[in-house]
Amino acid sequence: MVLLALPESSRQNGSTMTQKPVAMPIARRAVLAGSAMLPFLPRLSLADTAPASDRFIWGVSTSAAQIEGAVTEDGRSESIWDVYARQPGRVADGATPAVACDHYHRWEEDVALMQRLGIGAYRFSIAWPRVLPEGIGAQNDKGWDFYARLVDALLKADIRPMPCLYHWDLPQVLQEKGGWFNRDSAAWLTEYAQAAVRRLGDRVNHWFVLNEAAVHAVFGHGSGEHAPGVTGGDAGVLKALHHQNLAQGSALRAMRTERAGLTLGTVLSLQPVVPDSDRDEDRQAAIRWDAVWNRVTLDGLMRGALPEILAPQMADLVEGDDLAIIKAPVDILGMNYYSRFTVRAQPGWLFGIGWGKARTDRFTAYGWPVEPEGIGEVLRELKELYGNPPVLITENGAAYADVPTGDVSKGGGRIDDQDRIAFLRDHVRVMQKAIADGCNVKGYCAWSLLDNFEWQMGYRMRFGLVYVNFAGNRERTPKTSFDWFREVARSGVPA
Ligand code: GCO
Repeated sequence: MVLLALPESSRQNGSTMTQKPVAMPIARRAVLAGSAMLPFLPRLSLADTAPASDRFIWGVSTSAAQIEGAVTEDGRSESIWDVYARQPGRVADGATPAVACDHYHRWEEDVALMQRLGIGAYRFSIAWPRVLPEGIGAQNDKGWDFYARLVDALLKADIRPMPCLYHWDLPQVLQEKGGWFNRDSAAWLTEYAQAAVRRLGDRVNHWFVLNEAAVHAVFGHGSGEHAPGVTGGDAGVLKALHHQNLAQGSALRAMRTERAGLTLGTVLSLQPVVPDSDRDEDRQAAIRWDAVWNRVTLDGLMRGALPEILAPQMADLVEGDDLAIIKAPVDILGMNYYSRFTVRAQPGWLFGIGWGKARTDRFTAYGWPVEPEGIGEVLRELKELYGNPPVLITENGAAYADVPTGDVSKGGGRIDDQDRIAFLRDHVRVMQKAIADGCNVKGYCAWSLLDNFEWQMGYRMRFGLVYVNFAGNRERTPKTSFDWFREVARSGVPA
């Protein structure tokens, strides 16, 4: 199948596609009702193991491949992103994650920054190739020691460590065995998850298993715009999705068995999907895309169900008690939110969809529409349709063209990022309104602590509260948004 190249802004449905807004979007609820075709379920009983005294938690997020660097040090093996980024034309400017923010060497400085920020939690990820260089089997003590030191420093600084096991950096050795197209991936991830709990479970209570399985499936295994760069079309997306779901369910169970009392979750990217017009084909496109992007992961995890419209395409993938394994009670649902999707029918790209025009005049430097109301829509949907599970916003943030004044090469200079502050403020306010309406949100993590390796965009897109001088020696300069967020973390008020 030939996949049409989408504009750089394709990931979150940018402004560059043509089609004028024609009609009112149909209600999100109507799209959903058509998509999952599932009856409304009674409240699910999801354990919230956090003590009642636990206050709303403010934090920041990062991921290993995007910040660590040191890709050949201390026994780490290659990840699919190391290999992918080396292939010509894959990543903007030929950038690679080889050094990134050099966090592997500067982690103490980064913990100090977080302490200064006054946050209560840090969601990072563990690099699978660093701790299990062969993917399975032999463990790398030096790799685990790095995370043990980091965790200890965080605890000392009174910052809750919340590692995520898999943020898209599969060991290349496992990719060579088929990666997420191989059903054995469930056993691989489970082995890794058990090892992680054995190594760090005495100190780390909060864990996330996967990051955004749908994004990894669509861009890594469908369109090939992310590592591992597989252009598997619709079938590739669904296969990678189903196997990640399966692996996640299996890992969650194994972690619970390994150690009682952990607070376990996983991270989903949830985005309301609105049709570009009220034409029937656009509505159908919205339903399809919602099923792929939101429902396969969410309905799988929470209900052990597949969206009905995808069931025929997934029939060959689903074996035996797969759906029972995939339905795994979580103590906390990690939710990333960046924008809505506006889609229209467009034969040629995945699932016959194309991007419509978002109904806003605000866009980030990435071209993603700024749609703060969407975060409230997703939270209300989780409340009304999924039993109001405890949710942690694990990512929310924006790339802007930060222009420093002064000398950032010495960690000085100034980046007055008022646009990022406005973005964060608007989203936090909508989230707080949803909480006031009864949505069960436990905390909010900004993406990201640092400017970092933004996947196929390399170092062009800066999402950090802290500026990183990639042109020099990776010196860090907190931006104005850093001070703003510190005040939010202190007062709880997004002024
Ligand atoms: C994602 C990832 C992050 C990104 C961030 C900005 O959501 O894609 O979790 O790694 O960097 O979202 O694109």
